[in-house]
Amino acid sequence: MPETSVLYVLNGPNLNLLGVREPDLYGHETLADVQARCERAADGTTVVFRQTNHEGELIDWVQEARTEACALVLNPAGYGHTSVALLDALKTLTIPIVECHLSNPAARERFRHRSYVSSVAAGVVSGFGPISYELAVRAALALVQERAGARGRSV
Ligand code: CA2
Repeated sequence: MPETSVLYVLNGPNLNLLGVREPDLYGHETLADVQARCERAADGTTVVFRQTNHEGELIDWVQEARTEACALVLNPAGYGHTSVALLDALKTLTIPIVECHLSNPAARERFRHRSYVSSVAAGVVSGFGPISYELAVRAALALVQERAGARGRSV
């Protein structure tokens, strides 16, 4: 695992519209509000928080996280349901990956029930709106601590 205490929180397409469009579905908070929640939940751990509408850029950031991050919280948005390329990039990581969704995709249309990301995630937090991100950050950092503890015990 990289010797770093930087947590990556990456967001996929259209999440820049959070709080601006479809508030009935995704709520009134903006992505900047969600970022502030993540930083509070990280409690001193540096958070790299980014959003992109481009699959290749998201994959570049996942590859960057491989060497720069201690854990990854990922809301892949629509790409979670479609992108084998994103899955291939995620498979190269050894850090904990926590999949995160504002809504609960399992309770929505059938095409949202499949997630390529879930197969490589340590866990999934979904359905709690912006609170999903707080829970995902806490889970990711708890996993980092637990792994560090396990490494300490094995030497
Ligand atoms: O619930 C989630 O977080 C999702 O990842 C959101 C994705 C959707 O495709 C997934 O099934 C579940 C959609 C993100 C679109 O975000 C918008 C936000 C505000 C207004 C319009 C779109």
